[in-house]
Amino acid sequence: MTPVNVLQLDGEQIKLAIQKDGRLTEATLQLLRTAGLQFESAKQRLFTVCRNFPLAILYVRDDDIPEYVADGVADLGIVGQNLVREAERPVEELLPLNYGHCTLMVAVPRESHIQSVEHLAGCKIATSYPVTTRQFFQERGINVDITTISGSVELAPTLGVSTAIVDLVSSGSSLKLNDLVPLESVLQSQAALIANPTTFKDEQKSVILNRLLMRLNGVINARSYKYIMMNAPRKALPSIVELAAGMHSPTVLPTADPDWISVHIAVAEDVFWESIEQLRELGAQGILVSPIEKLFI
Ligand code: PRT
Ligand code: ZN
Repeated sequence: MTPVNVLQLDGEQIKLAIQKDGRLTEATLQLLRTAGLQFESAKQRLFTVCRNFPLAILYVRDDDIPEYVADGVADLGIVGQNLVREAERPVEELLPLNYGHCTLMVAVPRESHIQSVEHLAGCKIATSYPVTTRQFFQERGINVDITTISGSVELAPTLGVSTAIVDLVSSGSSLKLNDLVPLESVLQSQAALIANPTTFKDEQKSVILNRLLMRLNGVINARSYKYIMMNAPRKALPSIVELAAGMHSPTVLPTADPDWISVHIAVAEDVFWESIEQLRELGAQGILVSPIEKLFI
């Protein structure tokens, strides 16, 4: 581990550990900056202090983040849920961040005749996630021999090290490249904000944390919704209100035609296209869609 615990930081800040250089780094920096925080990127730094918010950012290896947060070296961390689960340390997950999505997956060589995880009883499994893998097979009552390897897990079956692997998959191209096929998902993961459980108990830290949470929620909610403006028949209003689920009552403005209204609603991104289809069926016209910069629900 990098010895960040020797850092002398001002006691009035809270400390957030993020990945220094990897898959989560760019999205994490972008999230923090969109939340209005001004700070320098990692480069050769171990840490930086925000210019306009009482937060110090520690740049570390992602594997160390659950450890640092559990030990109180950092109050907060942003890391994949896969590593939190594997570390088995007492940290609190505060907020899923909706990036860094991947699946921890059992996979076998295409030419093998194994068609379900039950067929792996007594077999060798190579993984960098031995704890999570052990729990998965134990819960299924399947006895396997787990070999821990730290990199290039996909090569293990070809090298004769194992019959199957348990590894992270996002696009799946790495599995394909190595002639492996997915068998079953062990864990769905995304980046998350985690905290040392004592952070909320410290009055000063909890005030800062709540301010940070409000900002991060504002950014994440904004990414999850689209703002829709339209003209619609007045009689369609009750059905349109239902589409704006989770939000307060939509904005309704009169138009020159008393039977028509102008309506503004925020619609969840994951049902966006279905909502547009329904709005058109309800007779809505001139539907204008715009992204939301920040959204505080
Ligand atoms: O140097 P440091 O220790 O900080 O980083 P690292 O190299 O250990 O981790 P890094 O940067 O590779 O991943 C950081 C986090 O990103 C992981 O802990 C996951 O939470 C998340 N993540 C999301 C992924 C992937 N997607 C992913 N695809 N982590 C790893 N992969 C691997 C995958 O196992 C495969 O080998 O990327 C390769 C390509 O995947 P496919 O499926 O897109 O081909
Ligand atoms: Zn790592």
